[in-house]
Amino acid sequence: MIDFTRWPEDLARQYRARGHWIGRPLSAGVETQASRRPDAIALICGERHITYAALDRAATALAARLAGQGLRRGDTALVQLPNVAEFYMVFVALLKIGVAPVNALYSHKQSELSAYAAQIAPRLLVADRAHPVFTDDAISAGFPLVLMLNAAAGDHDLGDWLQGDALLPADAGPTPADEVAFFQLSGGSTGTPKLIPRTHDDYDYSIRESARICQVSEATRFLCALPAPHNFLLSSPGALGVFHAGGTVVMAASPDPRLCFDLIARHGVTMAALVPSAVGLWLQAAEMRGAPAPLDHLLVGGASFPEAMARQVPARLGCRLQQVFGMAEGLVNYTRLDDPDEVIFTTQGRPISADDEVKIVGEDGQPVAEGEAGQLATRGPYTFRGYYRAPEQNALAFDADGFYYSGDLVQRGAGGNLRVVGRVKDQINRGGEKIAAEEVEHLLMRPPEVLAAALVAMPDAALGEKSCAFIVARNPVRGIELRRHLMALGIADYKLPDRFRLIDELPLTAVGKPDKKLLRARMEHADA
Ligand code: OOB
Repeated sequence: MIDFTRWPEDLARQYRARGHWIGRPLSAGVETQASRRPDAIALICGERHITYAALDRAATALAARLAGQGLRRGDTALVQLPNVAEFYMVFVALLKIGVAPVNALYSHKQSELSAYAAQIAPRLLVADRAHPVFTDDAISAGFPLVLMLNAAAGDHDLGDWLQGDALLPADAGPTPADEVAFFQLSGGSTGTPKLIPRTHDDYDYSIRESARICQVSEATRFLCALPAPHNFLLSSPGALGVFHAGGTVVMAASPDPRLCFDLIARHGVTMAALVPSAVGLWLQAAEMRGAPAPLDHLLVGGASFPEAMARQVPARLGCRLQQVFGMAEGLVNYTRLDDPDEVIFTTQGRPISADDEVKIVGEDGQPVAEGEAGQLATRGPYTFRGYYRAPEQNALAFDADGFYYSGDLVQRGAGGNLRVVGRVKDQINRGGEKIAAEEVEHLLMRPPEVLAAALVAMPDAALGEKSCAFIVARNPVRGIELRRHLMALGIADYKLPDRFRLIDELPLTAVGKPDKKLLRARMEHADA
């Protein structure tokens, strides 16, 4: 089995006794629907309408074949697929045989993929032949077993693996529910991307409760227009919440309103989930084309959502708004659908569970006075207890009582609703895509002529934030060369600095770290 940081036994017992952890594998949501309502539509992807029976059959066929190749409980896989139905078929298949995947984002490249592979030593790679990283075989050569989707050519070998009626061998099956089901990706603030072990028990609880809080039902048609592996789209309530309730997931390649408004009309989409920057695009499009009927419920989260924009949602998009403040590490907060407007428009909601413990602490580590801003620390029945194989990072991210410090500055108002007011982690939130400053800085400093680098956020009207790299170099170096250098190292495009600034030296804080506050201030000054 995969070694990970478990919850202390007394808390685990409590979470079971209260019915949070029910000992069910994550694949059970789809399996239950497949036996109860086999002909209901689980997925719409392009022209394909896939029933629960077909989804479960494809997943079982793949699971049986992978088991036939010797994959078993406790093995791991690296998966990188675009927003296509196969993503869920593969995920459910791996859950059925206890193989824990890292589901990388499609925007990830060599740098991220090799960092994940180095951490989990996967026995299987599932990827897309059309992705720039996999157009040659160099990267995939190191994996014992490789399955390639090749949708463009219409002959995906992955497709063959999803066919047939093979049965699982008797010794293959899911891991026990209190073991790792898969690894979620951390937005991170450190040099290497971190992995978050999620168990069946903890993730399933967050999914069941999210589906209830978001009123997901068999009638729900959910638009998945952001990366499918992201925690928001997978479990808050996400596709797994929709499968749990027996609704339908409609897949979109991007949140572009030209694409999405058509899908909403064509397939009767009732619910969608967006980051704030995409809401901006939808609001503009609605002005020209009218509200995207029959959409009735929009979830917004992942980055700071300006109140003025939130207030426009019901009138201009013709739907109810639900704000979500969540994290791949666990804790998810929602405004409730029957909350007063003031709560829905001005807060990011309250935790899923009465057993989510949230403390808000000041710089001295002590809880702040009620209503004051401070750092969010949390533990609970679906908040992880440690990054995978990262003892040093864990020593910083957790306190002695097992509370996880998310790096967000929040305020708690009436009714326990939280408002996200800032951040202390060294991260840039570029339209909901998280960039760990240190990761990019390390790569920027690889060429010997770069002496120092500091990546900071700059405000952006469309994305909320963009990134600016301050560079100290031995010789004059141009931004475009640094950009090319980063691209050659193979990092996701969203991590490429939007702007480069050459400076003579980095201002330092009293403890000798780059003074990013000052750099941000300088930038605003220079722009004024
Ligand atoms: C979601 O998950 P991650 O892991 O990509 O990012 C988590 C971080 C939070 O710590 C916070 O800094 C930021 O994203 N964030 C928000 C926010 N929701 C997330 N900041 C301000 N307002 C919000 N509403 O982003 C995520 C996971 C599950 C559901 C929704 C979002």
